[in-house]
Amino acid sequence: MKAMATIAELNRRFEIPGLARIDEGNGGLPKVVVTTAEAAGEIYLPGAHVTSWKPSGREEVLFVSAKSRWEDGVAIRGGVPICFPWFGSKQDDPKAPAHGFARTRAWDLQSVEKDGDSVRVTMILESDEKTKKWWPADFRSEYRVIFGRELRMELTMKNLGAEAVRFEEALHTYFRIGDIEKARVQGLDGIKYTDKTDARCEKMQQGDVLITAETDREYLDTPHAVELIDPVMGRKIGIANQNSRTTVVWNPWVKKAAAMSDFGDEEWRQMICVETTNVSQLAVDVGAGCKHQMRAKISIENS
Ligand code: TA6
Repeated sequence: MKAMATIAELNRRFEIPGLARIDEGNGGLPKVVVTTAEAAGEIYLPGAHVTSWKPSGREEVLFVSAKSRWEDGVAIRGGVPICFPWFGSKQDDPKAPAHGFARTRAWDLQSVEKDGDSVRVTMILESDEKTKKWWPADFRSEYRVIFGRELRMELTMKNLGAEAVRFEEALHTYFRIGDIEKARVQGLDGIKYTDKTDARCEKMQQGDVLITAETDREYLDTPHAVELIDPVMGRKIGIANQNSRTTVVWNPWVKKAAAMSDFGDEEWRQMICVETTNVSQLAVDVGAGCKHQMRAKISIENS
């Protein structure tokens, strides 16, 4: 009953009739549902997790596994998980949750605002005794998502402490595609990458990124935009960024897909992660009292 009261209370504060409301989503988790002339979209309050962006007249752009778990404190498999303040496993603590704590914490809904023909949702996560169990920093993270003709995501971290801090971050975006074996990522030609499927060996990208096996690459010093070409769905997805110096490309392929309980054995064929990140040797340093903002902008056109 409390959950429904919470949703009712949230709607009293944030609903924009006809444009945005809070609903009970999968697993009873609260989500903001946006429907504008330009696009429809969804963001769950747990993890501030975008799970849908569907520009008007187009098919869904994001992938969410049919086998995702929908439980408080468990990462949703798909959409745009926020990885922070570390990426992958925590170097100094193998028991720490993969990809940090941000994607499994409840974020506070701050505002839902009309922004022209778009809707902007703002959520925050502040350090507390639970975050300090894993990471001692005092911080306030603000996440703004603008659902419109483009999907714009802005992740700002303010260092409230007296010391500089270093962290990794990722908008770990899962894209829905028609057939992984026909898709390709353009814009990374000649860029160095760390191959996580080959002992983190450093290699050089030759031409477009084609996926023909498990792929898990951290591209270093990447350009401000790459394109995901999907000839099966007839679309080109632009992935532009600001203040993101690394790009991660991931597809689990057959074996890893079968090993993930929250991922369908065949789903590897319809998805690819092209992630806007600052990871590994290009993690972010933020001085005391300073802030850093990473942005991703997803756009779509016919290919
Ligand atoms: O971004 C790629 C990656 O780091 C892969 O190594 C794989 O672990 C993927 O993230 C998914 O991670 P998760 O913790 O969500 O299962």
